[in-house]
Amino acid sequence: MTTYDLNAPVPPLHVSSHLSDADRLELVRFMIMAREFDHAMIRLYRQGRAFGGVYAQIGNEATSVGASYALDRTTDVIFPMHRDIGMHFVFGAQLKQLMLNFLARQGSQMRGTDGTGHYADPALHIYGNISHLAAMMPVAAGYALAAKMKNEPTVVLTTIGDGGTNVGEFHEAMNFAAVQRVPLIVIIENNQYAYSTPRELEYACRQLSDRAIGYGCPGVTIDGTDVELVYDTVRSFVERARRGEGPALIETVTMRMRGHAEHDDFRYVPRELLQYWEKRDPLLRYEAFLIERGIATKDTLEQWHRDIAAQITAAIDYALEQPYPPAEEAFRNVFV
Ligand SMILES: Cc1ncc(C[n+]2csc(CCOP(=O)(O)OP(=O)(O)O)c2C)c(N)n1
Ligand SMILES: [Mg+2]
Repeated sequence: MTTYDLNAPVPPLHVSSHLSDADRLELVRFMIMAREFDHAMIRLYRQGRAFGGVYAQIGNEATSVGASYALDRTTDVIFPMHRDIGMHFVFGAQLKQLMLNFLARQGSQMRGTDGTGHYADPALHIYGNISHLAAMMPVAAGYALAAKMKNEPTVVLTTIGDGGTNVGEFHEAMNFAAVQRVPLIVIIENNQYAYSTPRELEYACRQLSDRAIGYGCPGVTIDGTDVELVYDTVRSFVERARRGEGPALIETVTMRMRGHAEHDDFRYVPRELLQYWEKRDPLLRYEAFLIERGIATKDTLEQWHRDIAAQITAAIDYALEQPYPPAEEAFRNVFV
């Protein structure tokens, strides 16, 4: 078991030379949306109103927001995993539509058959999430291959968990992407756990990005709680992929600050580990950074939290007023 030094200094955040202060405010806003959305979903779960599991992304906001912010929404596409709500916001997902999906109401993009975000919204360039771990990787690689064959400028970004990287399709897709030099950015969100399995029992390599050596593509491991670092790293590999130089593997190190889903009390996670990562909270640290630099005031950020929470509540109220889809919907697209 890895030991954590609770007194270890928290490193200062990276400052990107590619972001304006207006970009920074947009970044923090998306991170606040992700955080407030999670809190709302947790409440809905406790009220017995959420459909299916609630997979909070608390701790992962810098990765999901910073990575997707480095893409061009007009040309690029994302294949996010189950813990990436921030990415959906960056790509334009709207609260009301998300709540119809998550509360399984009429108008849900999954037609009410699922409440955990297994929807695609091609108009917004959002594909996935495919539930079976790593099964989304070959699809994302295939999308990137198609874009390359059609000479489109598209770069594809997909995310996978530390656990998911141990499924065969991860290796098949990485190898294929590297051989074909397709424009695919793969982010491994290493949040220390795959359900209740700690990373020590998941893999024996030093870090997951080392696997890139075996595929013949670049691989890096970075602090996934540092939004501008994530942004800059992804940005440089997006540029490389757009030049036709192929895929990249980026491991973002974070911590899953909740259970696997809200039914899981995560008693198996040592409290010191959570305390270590609490000091590295991606949102609180970025907010402090913006205040310190005079880019935002504490009052403004607090107001944004309240405004966004109110917008989410309004979206929930709207969704709860909608009926469930008709029962026949359950039989559509069923083969037998
Ligand atoms: C092939 C497969 N096996 C098991 C599951 C059930 N399952 C869903 S998420 C999960 C844990 C995933 O851990 P990780 O990849 O690290 O992602 P995290 O949830 O930590 O973000 C498991 C076991 C699944 N969806 N697909
Ligand atoms: Mg994990």
